[in-house]
Amino acid sequence: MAIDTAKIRNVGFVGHGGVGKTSLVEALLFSAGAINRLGRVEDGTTTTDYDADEIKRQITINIGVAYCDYKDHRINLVDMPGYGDFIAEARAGLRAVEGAVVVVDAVAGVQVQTEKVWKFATEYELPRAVMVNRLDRDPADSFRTLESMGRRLKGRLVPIQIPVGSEHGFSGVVDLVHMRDVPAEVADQAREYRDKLVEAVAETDDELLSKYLEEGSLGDAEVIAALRKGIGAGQIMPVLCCSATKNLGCQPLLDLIVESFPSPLDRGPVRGTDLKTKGEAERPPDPKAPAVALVFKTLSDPHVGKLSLFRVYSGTVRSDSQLLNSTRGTKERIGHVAWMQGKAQRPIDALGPGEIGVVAKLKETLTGDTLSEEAHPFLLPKIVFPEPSMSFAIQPKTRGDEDKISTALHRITEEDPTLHYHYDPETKQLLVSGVGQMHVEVIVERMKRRYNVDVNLLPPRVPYKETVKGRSEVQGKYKKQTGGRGQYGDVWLKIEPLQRSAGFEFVDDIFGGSVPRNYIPSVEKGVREAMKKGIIVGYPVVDLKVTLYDGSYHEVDSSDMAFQIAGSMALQKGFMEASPILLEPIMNVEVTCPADHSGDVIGDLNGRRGRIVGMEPAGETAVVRAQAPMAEMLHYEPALRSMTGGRGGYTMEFSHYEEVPAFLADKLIKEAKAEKEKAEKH
Ligand SMILES: Nc1nc2c(ncn2[C@@H]2O[C@H](COP(=O)(O)OP(=O)(O)OP(=O)(O)O)[C@@H](O)[C@H]2O)c(=O)[nH]1
Ligand SMILES: [Mg+2]
Repeated sequence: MAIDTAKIRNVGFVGHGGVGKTSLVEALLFSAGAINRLGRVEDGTTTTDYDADEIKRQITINIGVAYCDYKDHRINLVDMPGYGDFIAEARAGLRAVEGAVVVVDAVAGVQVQTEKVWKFATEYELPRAVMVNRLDRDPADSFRTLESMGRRLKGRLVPIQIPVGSEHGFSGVVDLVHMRDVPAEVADQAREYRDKLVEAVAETDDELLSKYLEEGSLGDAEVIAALRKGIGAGQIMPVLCCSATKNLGCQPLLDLIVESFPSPLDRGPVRGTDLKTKGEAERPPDPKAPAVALVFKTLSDPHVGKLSLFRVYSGTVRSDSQLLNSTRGTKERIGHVAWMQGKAQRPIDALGPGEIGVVAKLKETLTGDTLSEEAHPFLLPKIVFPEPSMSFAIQPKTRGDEDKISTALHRITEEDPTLHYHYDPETKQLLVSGVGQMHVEVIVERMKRRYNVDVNLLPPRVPYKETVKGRSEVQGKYKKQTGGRGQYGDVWLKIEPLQRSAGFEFVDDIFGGSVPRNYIPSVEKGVREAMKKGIIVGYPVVDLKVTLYDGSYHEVDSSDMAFQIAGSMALQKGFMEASPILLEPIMNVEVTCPADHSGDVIGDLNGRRGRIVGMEPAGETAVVRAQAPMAEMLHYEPALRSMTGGRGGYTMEFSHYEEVPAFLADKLIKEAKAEKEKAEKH
């Protein structure tokens, strides 16, 4: 029997890295009696951080799902990573829930990733609550944190609890909704905040507001009902406080979730595309409707293989059935479906609307795919993942491991859509691209542990290019007379620069047949090949106009091959005579950091040949925008981390190519020559 949809609450836990999301989920599971021992992140014993990568680093890397039954309701808890490199998971995981709990550290307040997940939740119009955690820490102050939140998070934040005692003396919370057992020491404060709460809920409804203005107060039942409505509509974002590791003040969150968070029924039908009519359509959270589910995470289990975590929106997903992967148009056999309790699975016959479950061994299904019924094909909106911004070359430690490496990378990209890899023919390297350095390092460790391949992570190679600044006119003549039939090709080329990123242009300017028509494509081919190989150091040549304007031929000895060689020779010579230069990629960089570190960040970017293009102080956080050469930004992450005490974050994307300054170009050319000689000796 599937669970009654009205009694399901799906809640996502998001926030900045290390604020206590996993610890809070653990405390909630424990408070509800779903687990009988409170695990600790430090001991690697929490329910949702069970993966070896997570235990080693003591951070969440993958979405973890667990559930508890509380006051006759099923609560599914989706624990998500908070570190910048893995924050895309939070965006995917929030698709599976009706409500979010944004966890904020009582000492640090709102941080870079807090703002990011807040935006994700706003984008999905998700009702949310804020949990101020680590109230036992020194110098935690939930009221000051509240102020910083009010400034930086958009929405009506309303405390529904106040703490009793603080730091080491933190002993619990006062529930402002029910106002039971209020300790004398905080009675005045409790009154004050209760009034603010009542005022806030009254403002969500005109009728309630006039009643409040007339009578000066509202009854508990009215407050609870209005709170529920206000949260569901996103008009109110209640703020709670707790210490997750001490399990103080956590249980009231369970009550809030059951009483005031929306159920999948409240959220209503899901929108998507009906693949039969090709039009936009809706599917209701009804167990009898055709099934529609979204795979929001793919995991790989060392024993069972691929695991697909999915959320049912409509209809019922049954064990031993068949569904259509409507994203790919392929059929998938659904073996056993199960609920997830961290790494443990609880097999079940069927999952109804609103439920979150897992199924093993789907053949072609990846993260973000929709499963639906073949007779009623339906497609949910895709999950958008960020493009990777850091590329590293990897190299096998053992020769001949290349195949194992590609198999491992293929499997890992199935789990992690933010990882890309490709073989770069320009640099002859296998490049792995991820969101940041930590991301790529975790991947390398995973390759070793799970797939038994050991690789070296090389510093990434910058994709330099070559071009010219000047013009030249040159002859390329290829002539060979060795017995029998000889070889003869002769061309005159004009070489000129083109605008940046204009690519390549070949102009045929032959009059009077000095080069016969049929050989002209061969000349162009020779030119293109020489450009691909590179001339100064071996980087591809770009932004070049080549005009073929004269030449000569031989009745017998001329051939395609001879003209191709002549073209290539002319280009190589002419290129070097037209003031050749190297080009380097310039990146757009956006750094977010605490305002008092912005001076250091700007100074450091200047030292990296960066140009500051904008700066926005936003209260305690500053946003610095700059353009800087990729070559200088390869190891930016650890530098930024140490400059800002781990509180800075940045994004980076390719902007355009620019000339490498002469003093650096000389150095690059020398290095490349030395490397080439070394390679030739081997
Ligand atoms: N003093 C104190 N420490 C806490 C509390 N909650 C969590 N911690 C500690 O903070 C650290 C991070 O806790 P996690 O629960 O892993 O935080 P998280 O938000 O899940 O971290 P990520 O998932 O990596 O973003 C751990 O060392 C916890 O023991 C708390 O209420 N008080
Ligand atoms: Mg965590």
